[in-house]
Amino acid sequence: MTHYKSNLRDLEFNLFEVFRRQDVLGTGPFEELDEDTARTILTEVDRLASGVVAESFAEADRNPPVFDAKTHSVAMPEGFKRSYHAYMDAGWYNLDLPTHLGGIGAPRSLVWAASEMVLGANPALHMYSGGPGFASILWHEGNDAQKHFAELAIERGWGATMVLTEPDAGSDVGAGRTKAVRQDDGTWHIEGVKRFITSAEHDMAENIFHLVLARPEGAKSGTKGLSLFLVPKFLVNEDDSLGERNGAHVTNVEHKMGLKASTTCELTFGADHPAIGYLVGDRHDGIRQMFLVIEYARMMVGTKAIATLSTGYLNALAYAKERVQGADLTQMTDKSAPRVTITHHPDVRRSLMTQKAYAEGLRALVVYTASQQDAVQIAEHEGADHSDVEALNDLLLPLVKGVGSERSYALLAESLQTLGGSGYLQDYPIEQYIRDAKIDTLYEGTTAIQAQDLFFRKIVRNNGQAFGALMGEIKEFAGSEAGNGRLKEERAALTDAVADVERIVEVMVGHAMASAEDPQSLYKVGLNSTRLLLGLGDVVLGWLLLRQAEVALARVDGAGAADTDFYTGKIAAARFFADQVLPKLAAERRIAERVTLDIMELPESAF
Ligand code: ST9
Ligand code: FAD
Repeated sequence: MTHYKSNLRDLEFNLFEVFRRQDVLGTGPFEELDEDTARTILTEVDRLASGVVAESFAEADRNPPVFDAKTHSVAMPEGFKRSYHAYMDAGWYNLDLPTHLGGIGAPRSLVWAASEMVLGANPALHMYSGGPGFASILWHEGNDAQKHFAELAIERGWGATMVLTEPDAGSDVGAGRTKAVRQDDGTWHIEGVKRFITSAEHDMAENIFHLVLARPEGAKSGTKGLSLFLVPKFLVNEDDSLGERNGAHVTNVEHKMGLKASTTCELTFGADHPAIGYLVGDRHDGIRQMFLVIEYARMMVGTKAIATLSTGYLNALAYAKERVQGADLTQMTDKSAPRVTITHHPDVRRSLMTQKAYAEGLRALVVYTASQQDAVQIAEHEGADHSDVEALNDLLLPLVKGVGSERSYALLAESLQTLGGSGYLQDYPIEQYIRDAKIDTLYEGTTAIQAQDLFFRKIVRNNGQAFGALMGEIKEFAGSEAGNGRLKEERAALTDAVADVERIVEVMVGHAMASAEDPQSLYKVGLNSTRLLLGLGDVVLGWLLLRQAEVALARVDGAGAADTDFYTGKIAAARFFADQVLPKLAAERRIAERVTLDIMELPESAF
């Protein structure tokens, strides 16, 4: 048995009972894939993830990759390599590749459901396996030669990286100084140092290609002056054989708090000999092109965090069912009362249910968001307009990434707490989960960046259309009679929470508009933006949990024993969330309404 505890039942519940993915499977772009096949794929990925993929999770943490500065190379732990090759050999990285690139072209809902299990079992492995996905974006954006390169990369399992960050350009990507110098033969020489680059060196693939943001000489400042370059580790000869070693070398690998199996590299371009780059698609459009990767990676990071919370919760639950400690609270004065398992203690139940509600609510958020991506795939296939569904997906992405990572990290502390002192030991996986999951609030845009993205780009710039449509849908649900009137109070709590979050947005829009006259008013928006991110997240989770409860209520009567427990748990989680989490939005609203500039006016020295 490995550390990883998947929740295939809940994934299938979301896919087939709540979001009815069988209605799109077997049709349109997914004609070749029916529900049975989808279920078989999930079972197979679960088997791999819980088995060989998870096997090296702890080992690679204790014996991380070894960097050799002389040769600029990295030796990966043997166990990790075994897991990686077993996963790649099984071919499931193919799931979301388009069919014309040899992939399955599955709906994104199925892709992310399968990915959850790999990310929960061994997140670093999922990242190393991203090469074919990167290649498909290169194929989409590239010129003919780059399309051919992308096909080779998929065929030969090359690794890939996304290269934005520099020592002085983290959140502020536009501050990047890495430069690109055009050569007479049409290629470019890249010069500069990038840092924190995931998977930039390892010994699991014959080649690695970097997608690098660099500034052509003379180009304007900021993100819009950046272009995207393909910079392979090894150049490729005319006959497709590997050629010369390119001048892009890993010059350091960081020592980190967690996720140690994932190499985080300093990548130096053009120090000793030129780093040859090829302008992607022969056009200077770097930040837009890179955001095609970033959007995917943000979804990945959120799903990784949520997957980790889920296995954290299930490990905590298993422990709590076995651990005997103390007497039942009602017998606390009877010193000879029988000792009970800790699941009998109210505080443990409160904690377990908080973990369950968030883990399952966040999973629903991933599958719901991915279902919007299915709709985009379908519309693209039909040549139909998909701006509305695209905007909804855009609105949900900072929630998946920002809310998913923040809530998961915080609640993994609850999972550890459930094990008492044992949770602190490396005998159990939770301390590693916490260390490995912290990165999720940081990379692919910190939480502050997600919060600003949500408000300025996804709400204000979209004129509130996607936000308004989503709130409208939630209000309609909350006001309906579905659930046989058995979720009345919970629906009322949801109605109140929607009003609270709408008011927070209204307050923020007011401050944003006032900034035209009084620029400092914008600080008030910044002071509330993470509040909005997390608050909107809770509203959407509350809604999705209640939707799940509605389905469960309709199915629980007459269900078999296992399903009865499953559905009963669903209803309980939704009720718990509505009773115990949603009312907190009223306090957040009051805080948002009363925001002042006090802390902005405070001298730095007073902090
Ligand atoms: C990192 C890696 O942290 C972590 C681990 C990765 C591991 C590998 C993962 C494997 C994934 C596999 C991927 C394969 C793919 C598979 C495919 C499968 C088929 N949405 O607001 P402005 C664009 S990497 C879309 O003025 P500023 C847009 O073009 C490091 N586009 O920004 C816009 O122009 P326009 C991650 C967006 O003030 C332009 O940017 N680092 C969005 O100049 C300018 O926008 C970060 O994430 C968006 N949401 O710059 C940086 N936003 O407006 C975080 C912007 O005309 N910092 N664009 O449309 C930020 O995001 C900043 O807000 C900023 C600000 C840099 C964008
Ligand atoms: P800073 O931008 O300096 O932020 C510091 C703090 O200030 C944060 O709390 C941030 O939220 C806050 N802050 C900054 N600006 C603002 C603002 N405008 N408003 C409000 N708050 C703000 N990058 C890549 O290009 N490719 C990779 O593969 C990659 N992998 C990574 C792997 C790891 C393990 C790590 C640690 C990083 C990785 N990164 C990668 C870089 C990562 O994306 C950046 O670390 C991240 O974008 C934050 O940048 P920074 O670390 O410079 O922090």
